[in-house]
Amino acid sequence: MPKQLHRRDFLKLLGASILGTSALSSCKPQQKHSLALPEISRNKPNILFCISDDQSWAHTSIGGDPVIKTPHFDRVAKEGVLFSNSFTGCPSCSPSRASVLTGQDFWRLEEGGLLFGRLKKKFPIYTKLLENAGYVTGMTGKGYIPANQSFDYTWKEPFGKSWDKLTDFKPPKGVANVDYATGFNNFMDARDKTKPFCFWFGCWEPHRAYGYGNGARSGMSPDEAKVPEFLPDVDVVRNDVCDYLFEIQWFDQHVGRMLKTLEEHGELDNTIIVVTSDNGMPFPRAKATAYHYGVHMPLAIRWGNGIDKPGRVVDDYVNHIDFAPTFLEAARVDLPEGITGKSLMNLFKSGESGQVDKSRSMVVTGLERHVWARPEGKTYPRRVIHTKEFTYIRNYEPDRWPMGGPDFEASHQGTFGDIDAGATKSYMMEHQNDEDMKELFAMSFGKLPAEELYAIDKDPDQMMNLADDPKYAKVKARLIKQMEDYQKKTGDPRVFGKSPWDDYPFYDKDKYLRGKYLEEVLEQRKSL
Ligand SMILES: [Ca+2]
Repeated sequence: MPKQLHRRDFLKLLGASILGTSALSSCKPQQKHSLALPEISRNKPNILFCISDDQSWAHTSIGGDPVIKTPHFDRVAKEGVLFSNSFTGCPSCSPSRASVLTGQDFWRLEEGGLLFGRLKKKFPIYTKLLENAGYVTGMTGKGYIPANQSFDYTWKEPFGKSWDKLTDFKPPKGVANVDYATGFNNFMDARDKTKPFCFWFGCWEPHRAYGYGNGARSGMSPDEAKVPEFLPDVDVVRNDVCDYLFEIQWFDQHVGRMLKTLEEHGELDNTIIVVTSDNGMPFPRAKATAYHYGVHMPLAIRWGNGIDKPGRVVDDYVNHIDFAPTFLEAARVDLPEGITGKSLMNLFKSGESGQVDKSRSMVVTGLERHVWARPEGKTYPRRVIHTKEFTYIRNYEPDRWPMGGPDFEASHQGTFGDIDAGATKSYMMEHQNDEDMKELFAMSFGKLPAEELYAIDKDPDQMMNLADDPKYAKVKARLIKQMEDYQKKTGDPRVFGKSPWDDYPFYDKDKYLRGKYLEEVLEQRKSL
């Protein structure tokens, strides 16, 4: 199935219909027949993991965005915990998802640390450990992709069987025709009700492509949209932001329907409901970058039976690698060796708001290779430490192009291939020589210094690099030590001067770069 899944991802990028009839026929629910409902075990909680595709933390109502409406994310937060400092370890689809599955920093996962990589079975994943402990698993939407799952030694369908159900209407342009919530409902009806369940809702939205004007047509006012400082404040960008927000609302509506299904099945309070994303917004200086708009994630968790004093905001620094140990602890399953995440259970039980656990004062994130955007598939290695006051970034190969080369065509993403193609990217490229665009263009598309330092509390959009300012020399030295101590403790090859990622294969490289695939992309691009 991996090729089919990759195909789906590719078509989603093009805003086209993403599922074929073969997928439909493989998704019929397995009916369970029993005369009487067996007694439901309440000893172990269910897990509903809702993850959007490319959403930055700022874009929820409760997070303060002036335009978006996310009542269901907000409900989960108000009836659970809103995490104000939640990060993905790697702002790229499959490595982010691999770190969720394994509870390990992406640099520990060999090829699993790359987009279009593979996750070997030698890295235990929480879904299979829960299956072994009696859980029923299932999923809908986007799972662990893009990745090669075709080898005996790689995980296949790591989230379990897909319950994808096609929509019975034509969705707005750019939105996948998968009725996620009905798929979940079918799963809930058909599951073995004597067992706890673990379900993955991987929304295809708000990944590009977008239907231009979807946001405005739905009633959003582009004039009221909040444009980050690093993007040009022009109509086309305001519309692009609204189109992105529109797709987050699509995700939120499905979350709402799934909450209703849980209520109808009497499982709401016995389910750990997580709502988050895999990486930040698909705009310049966001997704696939070291900055906050790339790695700082929305996160709300509701667990009626397991969170003390719901309605709290917790400011501790948490990481996607913390989910797997949390779920395993909640299910009373022993943690396998190798997990570098820390269970969130003490934060659930504390009943406290603000900074709860003093040891959670920072996270370390990074990225090696996103798409094939540089000759020979060179990576753009970076590691980043995020604290309450500062972000420090180490770019290990400053002579390379951070977002892909200006002369290197990365298939459907064009040049600068690590920035997703779309209205904002096109606008900035077309206007790159305008006087008022030059600086913003250089920040998002140009080469970067070896070190960057931002005072995040004063400069939340990370516009002013303080790395060479002597006033911050001591702060920088402290941050470097903290970051490198963590890298050493968790075995990051990069801190030891090694770079195994350069030699790892890029699954489907040939299709990605040329031939029929490229022709097909170009043809379909014309029709968008
Ligand atoms: Ca993504």
